[in-house]
Amino acid sequence: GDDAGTGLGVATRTRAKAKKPSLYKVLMLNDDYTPMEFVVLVLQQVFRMTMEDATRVMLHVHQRGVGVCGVFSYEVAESKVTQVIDFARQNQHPLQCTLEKA
Ligand code: TYC
Repeated sequence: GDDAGTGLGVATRTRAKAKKPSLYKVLMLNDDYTPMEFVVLVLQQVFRMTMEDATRVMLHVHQRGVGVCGVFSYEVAESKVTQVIDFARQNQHPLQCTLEKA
């Protein structure tokens, strides 16, 4: 709260700090080589999307160059990016993914 009662204009804290975590968007990037079906599979497996939602996001990225896969805490967003890039590399696809503060 503020200075209620003191008249001194001094801000005080009445509870221990419990910061809300900042949110990060995970962005999928288009490329010319990764098969569409592979991108759909990644979106289903890493982001728990239905085939319908995964197909919609994949087509958006294919047509626009970039698309949002989801919004997460920094820790979770970083983990999703790593999972996508590792899975793509294991399958010899150049698929790239990144995070951006929401
Ligand atoms: N552009 C790719 C193709 O034509 C498909 C694709 C879509 C690749 C989305 C990456 O994030 C991506 N095969």
